[in-house]
Amino acid sequence: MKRIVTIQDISCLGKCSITVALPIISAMGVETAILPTAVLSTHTQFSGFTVKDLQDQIKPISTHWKKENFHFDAIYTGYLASREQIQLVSDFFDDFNEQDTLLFVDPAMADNGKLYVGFPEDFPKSMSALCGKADIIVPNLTEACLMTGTEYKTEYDEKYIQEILNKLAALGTKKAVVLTGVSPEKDKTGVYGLYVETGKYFGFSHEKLAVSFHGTGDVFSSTVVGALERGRSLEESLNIAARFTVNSIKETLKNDPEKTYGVDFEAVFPLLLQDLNA
Ligand code: PXL
Repeated sequence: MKRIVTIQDISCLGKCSITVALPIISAMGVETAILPTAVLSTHTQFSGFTVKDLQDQIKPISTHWKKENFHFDAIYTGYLASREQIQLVSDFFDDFNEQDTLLFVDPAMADNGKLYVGFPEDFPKSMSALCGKADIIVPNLTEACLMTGTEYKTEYDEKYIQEILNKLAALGTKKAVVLTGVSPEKDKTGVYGLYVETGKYFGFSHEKLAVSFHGTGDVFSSTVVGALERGRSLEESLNIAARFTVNSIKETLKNDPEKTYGVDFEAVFPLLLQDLNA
């Protein structure tokens, strides 16, 4: 069985980060180790949340793991809360990156044109350095614009998408840069990417739902990592992840949802597993 480690926070309630990655990647048949960077009572879109920083645990945990010679088939990072955490993760990459280890970075830090609560203006600069060390990155349009110094637009054409993909590739990412939540077609959303080694662009659009829920980026990224580790190609994995995310949102809409609670992905695992094994 493949083993990955995901490095991000534990938000105790409000499905995102580790409470999304662990169940999804495990259900896909991939062992999922966790390296929690912090414990929050909820994610940061609720008001009044508590935070206990765990970054002083990252080094001791990785030193122990190194001593035990643990191997990871992938290292998947999501929400990281400070420049110090990014540096620690970068060191973790140096320690555990073997020839067959996939370094997958979701630079979860912004959406809808702005940084999440609590991040300093220069945070995207540090995140772009981590993206430069990764094999695959999956920013949304806001994150990509912040990391590449590009104007954030809500209406654009395919040329704008390709320009951003080129600028993302220039960060140094090794295999592929992928933009999520974009489409040159109105009323659609989609995923567009660039294979860095060959210069080949790819992309697909899919149904855009008129609502946005917290944590769907984490559902998407976790599913991509799971599918890649189950041997699917990048484009197949992105398609599987997009379908699972859409199915999760549709399921949530049946239940009079609160947007901040996250999506009911648990109820549509059968569809994901059918898709994965098709
Ligand atoms: O889903 C991204 C995310 C993860 N973790 C925490 C967050 C957010 C987004 O706001 O606040 C703590």
